[in-house]
Amino acid sequence: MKTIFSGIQPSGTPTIGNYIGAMKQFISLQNNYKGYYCIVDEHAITVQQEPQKLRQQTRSLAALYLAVGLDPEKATIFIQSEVSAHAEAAWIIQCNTTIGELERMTQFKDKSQKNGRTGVSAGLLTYPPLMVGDIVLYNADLVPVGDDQKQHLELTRDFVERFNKRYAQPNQEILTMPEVKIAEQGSRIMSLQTPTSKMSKSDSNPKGYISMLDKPDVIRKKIKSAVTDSTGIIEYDVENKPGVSNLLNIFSAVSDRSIPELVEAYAGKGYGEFKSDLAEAVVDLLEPIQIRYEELLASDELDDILDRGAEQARLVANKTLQRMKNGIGLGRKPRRK
Ligand code: ATP
Ligand code: LTN
Repeated sequence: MKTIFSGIQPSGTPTIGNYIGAMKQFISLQNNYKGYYCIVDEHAITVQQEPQKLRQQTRSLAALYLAVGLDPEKATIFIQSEVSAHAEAAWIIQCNTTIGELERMTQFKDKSQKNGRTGVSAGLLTYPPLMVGDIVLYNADLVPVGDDQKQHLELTRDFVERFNKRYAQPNQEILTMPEVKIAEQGSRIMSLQTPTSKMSKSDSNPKGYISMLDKPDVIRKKIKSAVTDSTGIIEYDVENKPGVSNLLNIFSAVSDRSIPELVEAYAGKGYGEFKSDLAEAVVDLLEPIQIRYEELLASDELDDILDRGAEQARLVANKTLQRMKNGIGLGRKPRRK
């Protein structure tokens, strides 16, 4: 069985963008792959977080992983900071990555432009090596992510090639080469208020996103006030009608109806009816997830699953880390793990 790794930051409550671009793929792949699904709290601290809130969001995200249908009997679900190999591997990876490569990352450029280079943490620049570590430690073959993470995956692939070339014996690879897996549809869900920018859980305007824990009335209101255009025609045209196209993408992903099917069904109908049907489809998706989420948060089950997950993850991650150390020449002598 091939292996999957993916992670989400507990930097807020996940949005339906995170669900459609990432989580939905986790579920559809879990029967055919060995999966590692991580709550990447060490990534979240690249921007300052309030300690109590970070803890609460970490637990909440773990409960959501389960509530959407990840099965702990099939997949390993764990918290990044509970497996110390991640931070150790990140150091080794940073020392084999150039500043030039990191400064080229769009996510870094965007975030550092917004806040000014001197005002952001060094971790924001060295964040991709931590992500590379996540992926290589579990020998992942496949990494399901949204479109915005493609560049980080390219960096990961470059790193794996370089590391094996520098430190592995001929025909004996230390690290596995991963492939990126982008959702066929909905790999980039846009903000409801600014449909030319990505829907983001750290958006300062909550009207821009639908959080997975938004109550039905909030969802209805947010969709009603989503920015569209004045033509009143429901068609898919990202360039000229980014708002409506984004809503079509969301509708299609939450209802499993294709975009042409939806366009046909709403021909001649107004935005009002379209939006209210979309809102009901989102509510129908999220309501059962929210009920299961509340049950999980109130039970002991969640902590048991996360304890077991961390234990299983440590076994695999420590082995890979030791192979990396052996290759590089760290420590007095190579060790077997
Ligand atoms: P933030 O919005 O706080 O910067 P984020 O949501 O972009 O964070 P993560 O929480 O780490 O970052 O993202 C987890 C996964 O969700 C990644 O695979 C990412 O590509 C995907 N994702 C995030 N936003 C979207 C979106 N708007 N559309 C589709 N996929 C998304
Ligand atoms: N960088 C990603 C989150 C992330 C991730 C990973 C995704 C951290 N480590 C490993 C896939 C695999 C983000 O910001 N969306």
